[in-house]
Amino acid sequence: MTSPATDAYTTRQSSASPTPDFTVTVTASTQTVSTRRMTSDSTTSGDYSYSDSGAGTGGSSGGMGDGNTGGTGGSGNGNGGVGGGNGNGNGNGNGNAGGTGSGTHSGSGGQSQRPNILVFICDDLGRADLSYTEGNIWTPTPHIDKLAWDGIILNRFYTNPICTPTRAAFMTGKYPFRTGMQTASISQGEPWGVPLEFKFQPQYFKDLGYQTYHVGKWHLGEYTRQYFPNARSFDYSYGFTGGAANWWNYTEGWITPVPVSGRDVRENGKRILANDTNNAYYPDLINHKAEQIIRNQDPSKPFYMYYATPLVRSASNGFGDAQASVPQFQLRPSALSFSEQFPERKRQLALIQALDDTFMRITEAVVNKGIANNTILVFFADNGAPVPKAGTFVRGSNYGVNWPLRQGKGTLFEGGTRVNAFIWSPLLKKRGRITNQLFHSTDWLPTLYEAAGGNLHDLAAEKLDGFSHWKSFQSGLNYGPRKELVSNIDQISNQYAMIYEDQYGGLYKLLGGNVLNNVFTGWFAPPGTNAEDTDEAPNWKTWTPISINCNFPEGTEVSPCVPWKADCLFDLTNDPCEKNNIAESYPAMLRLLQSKIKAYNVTSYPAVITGYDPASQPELWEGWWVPWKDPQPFDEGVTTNPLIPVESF
Ligand SMILES: [Ca+2]
Repeated sequence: MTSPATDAYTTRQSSASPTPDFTVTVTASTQTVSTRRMTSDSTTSGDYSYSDSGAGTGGSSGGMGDGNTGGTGGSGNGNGGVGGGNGNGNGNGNGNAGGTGSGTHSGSGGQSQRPNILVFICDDLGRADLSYTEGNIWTPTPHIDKLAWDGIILNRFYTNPICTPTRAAFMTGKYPFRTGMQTASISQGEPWGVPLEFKFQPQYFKDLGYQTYHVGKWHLGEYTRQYFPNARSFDYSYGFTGGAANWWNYTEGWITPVPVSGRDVRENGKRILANDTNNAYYPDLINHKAEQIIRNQDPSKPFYMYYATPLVRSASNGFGDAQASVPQFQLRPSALSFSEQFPERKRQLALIQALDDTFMRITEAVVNKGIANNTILVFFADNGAPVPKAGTFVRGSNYGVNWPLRQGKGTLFEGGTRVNAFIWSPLLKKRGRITNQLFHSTDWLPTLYEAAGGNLHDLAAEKLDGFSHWKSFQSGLNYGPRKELVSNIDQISNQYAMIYEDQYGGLYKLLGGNVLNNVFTGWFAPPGTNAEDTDEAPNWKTWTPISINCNFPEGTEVSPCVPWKADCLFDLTNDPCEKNNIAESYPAMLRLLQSKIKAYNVTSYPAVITGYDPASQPELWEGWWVPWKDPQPFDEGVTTNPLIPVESF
């Protein structure tokens, strides 16, 4: 590969600065905000301004107006100030023109613009693999930590244990067992997806006047174009339709029933040809695209972006290849110094560094655009990390760490379903705090809809399973509207769990059915640390305010749980690591939750999973995965190289 675009990319990769060369010049006051951390007892409201003065500071190269008087030039994004609620003027100046824009900010109480929504979803991120959680010294994630501590950390955030169901729950606001998505993730060549009768989240925001963007992974259906992101309410889409791609040639593979592999990268549903992506590192490729979108956004219109990074998917890419990262991350001290004895874990540490960089770049794009004051960012993982003893795990793959939570991806134990999440926005009145309120991935839809100024009554007809936590977030109180959640009910593989909060605030969890292949139900300690070997390894973590304290010896079962033989019950409040099965000693609670699960099960939508269709084989489609059941499976392709500086377009 010697095309000019490849050379340009290589040069940029090797430069000292990771900042793309088309990034706008940042004013000094903007830089200030990017390193600012709020104190945990902040009670001010809406005062996240870029400078202490109220004067606008429109820059000569795309700076922003800000403060109470609005900017003159640049994309002014003034804030109503303390107590000013949503007084949020919007300058319409053209940032690139330099100093000639006319800010139209009207100050406190002025015409408010709906907040931008930026959803950042990680793939297979272990709960202990961010430094804001367990303080793991091997996985420093300073950029993620910064906004986590400055926002509201959701310490009891739950998802489904695998990709497709969680993403479906997020998009529809409904439990996967109510949309037929409860059983599996979609493999390439399988003709199924989230049934078209279910409305996706971006449509709600389009109804409120938003422009909607999808970048990165999809994994919600691909066999006809009706299941592609554009058909499901995204104005623009760039990424891959499946679950896990090779990060240099954009192929995805599947092993069963026959090993097949094909290319999968699309813009607005059209193939992006090989000479256009030049084998750039996939996480970088989509970073560039997201940065372009944010940079080019018309500041007078709110946007909703679903940014689904392929990071840090720790298992193989589905075709047996373990995910690896590029040298700039492999050579970070945290990865470099890790023992060669554990190459899979060492690779994973590099991926986590790449994740933190990705997050930094996306958030900097928002800050550089001058819209951070009016943006809501949510961060969460789609499921826990897979652990090597899980039975279906491919040896040689990377792995993440959920320790000391039990088990991991693919199981309904806490390691598979209790994952990292936070919300950050200057629009949050009480932030810089942690909440233990139960929060499920279905809750984002109504929560963000209300945050955007939508009327919750408009959602009533949709019969969502999600609850809006927006009022709770704004109240500063540590409890929310949700008192129970269903982790999943999967009738085909026989797997179910739910969590219930009793009248005293205690959390109880029922768990039953199979655990993958029923070969391992325990805890997986991070290798190379003293969580596994107390004699030689260094301390693997420092404590943070949300580190998990098991209350029992880590990694040791107190009272056995064999869920395929009998339902288990855990007191999650006092036993977050699920070490002590109390099913026998709390029969009334056990019966209550069993009756609840039965009642939920009656409302299930039959699973829509369908097996592999050989007609999808990439060999039949010039080496591509295509929407093979669509009237027009093949398209002419598109040229959309995001590695060329945006000024060239
Ligand atoms: Ca996942």
